[in-house]
Amino acid sequence: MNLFAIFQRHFPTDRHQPFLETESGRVVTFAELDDTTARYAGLITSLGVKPGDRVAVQVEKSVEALMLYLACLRAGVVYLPLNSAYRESEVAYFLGDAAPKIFVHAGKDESWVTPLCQSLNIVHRYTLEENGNVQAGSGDWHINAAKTAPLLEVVERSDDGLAAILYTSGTTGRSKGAMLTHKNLSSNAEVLHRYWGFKADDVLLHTLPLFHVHGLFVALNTILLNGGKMIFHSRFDAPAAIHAMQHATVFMGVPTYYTRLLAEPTFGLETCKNMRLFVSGSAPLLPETFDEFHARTAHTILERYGMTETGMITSNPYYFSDGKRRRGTVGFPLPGVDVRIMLDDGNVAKADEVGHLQLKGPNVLAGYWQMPEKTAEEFTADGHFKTGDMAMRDADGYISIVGRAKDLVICGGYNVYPKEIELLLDSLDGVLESAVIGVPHADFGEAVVAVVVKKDGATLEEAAIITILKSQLANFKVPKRVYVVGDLPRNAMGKVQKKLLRERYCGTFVSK
Ligand code: MLC
Ligand code: AMP
Repeated sequence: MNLFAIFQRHFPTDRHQPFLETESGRVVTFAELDDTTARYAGLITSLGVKPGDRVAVQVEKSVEALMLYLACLRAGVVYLPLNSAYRESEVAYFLGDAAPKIFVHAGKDESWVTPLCQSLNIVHRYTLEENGNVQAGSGDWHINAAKTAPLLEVVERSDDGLAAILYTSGTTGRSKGAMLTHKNLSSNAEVLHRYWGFKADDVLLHTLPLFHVHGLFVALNTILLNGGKMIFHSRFDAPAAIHAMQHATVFMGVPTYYTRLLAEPTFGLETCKNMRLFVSGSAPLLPETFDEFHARTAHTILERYGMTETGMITSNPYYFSDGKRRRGTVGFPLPGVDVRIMLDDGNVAKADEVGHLQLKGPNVLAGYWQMPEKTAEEFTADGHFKTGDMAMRDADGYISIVGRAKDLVICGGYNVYPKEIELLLDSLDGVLESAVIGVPHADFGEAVVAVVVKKDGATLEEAAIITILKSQLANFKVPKRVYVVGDLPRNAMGKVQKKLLRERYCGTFVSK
């Protein structure tokens, strides 16, 4: 069933009830949600875009961006969100790979998007806001939609119909498009909605970006299944979030949000007294943060674990009758999700043994877009998806993520695959080779650091390298430090020993 039709069943009978309120006080009702998504869906279908076709979107978070996501569901087309930090060369790869029928982008990027779309033959290019106008909705997308006949119905989609493609970077440096079906999204949202005990009068404080799983599918889809309501902030800002929390009951964030909240002296018992649930995920929550949060607010953060390809996999319990929320763990497999931890020898790990976390379930992706070999590689012969995370299960059944088999850095909840940065560094004049690592960072959890070896006779400057990388990579991927060294440590097989590099540079941002 189309996920939008499932959401619609939960809309209040009185459509004039508020669905969301923004930080500037704009209120959007369910009637407006219905009308705007019908108009946007009308424009999509009037352009001849059909179920299975992709609509790529790279815009800042706004009410209109949210409506565009919902309109894609409603029209039965495939929504393809792109992080607004991605630069031209990154966007060129995604658009070239996914061949969308429509690209909706930010007005300020028109100068490079126009020739890019021409070269890729993407004829339907629209802006969400005009260049120089911060008002989302001022662009030609919204203006044209307002003039188009609305699509009043919801296009039928089968459970295995594609709803979205989300690109995840890869250990080879080439991003893969995870194909997610209506069933993947609805099954995960339904399970979280039940497991986290949503109540009719819940108000979600939404401060996450709208182009990744956490903000889009975990936060948004669960509150839509609940029939609203949301306080909708365009970005995370700790003082603004604390202020809004007094009118909210549920908050979801990456660990950086929690450390930033705790850094605010006003944050505490009083500011959280209306709150029912705090959820953390996308990166490990430090036990110190978990403890300090409890001491300051009397709330126990609920940590969960998931990934783009699978949605949510495990969660600490909401109801204390199901167990306590245990610090340093990601809880139990969600109902309907079959999780196993496998040793290298092919046996299932016993309690407290570390192995590879694999899973099966209705939440697991349909495959990677146009990459059948890669899809086959990521599944075991008996159909379990390999997460690339190292985990262990204790005797009580709580799962902990203890490391990653994949070479991945997670900073502020964003994933950075070192290979992508290394390939770019190695292509620079004067660079012989490079290694990119993650080191501890008080704000972002981990931060990206590059270690570069120069060619004989070449001169390399840290600042110049960072400037070049900033022009080609999303800002969160750019190394916060670049060290130029004589050589890289290698093992007997000639492989770079990143562990040694991580130890050497672990004090870059925090005292050892
Ligand atoms: C910003 N910067 C970052 C960064 N975000 N650097 C490393 N990691 C990050 N995450 C850098 C910018 O490049 C810039 O540097 C400087 O910090 C300030 O940028 P900013 O844009 O003003 O930062 P801010 O708005 O404070 O953003 C930080 C943040 C944001 C933590 C609020 O990154 C964020 O909202 N993260 C959430 C990511 C998320 O949604 N993850 C879920 C993925 S889904 P300079 O040098 O340019 O000045 C997933 C699955 C699952 O993982 O399980 O949920
Ligand atoms: P993404 O590819 O952006 O969806 O990121 C998914 C990855 O984030 C997972 O494979 C984990 O490595 C990591 N992750 C998500 N949630 C947690 C968590 N609670 N604890 C530790 N790692 C997490």
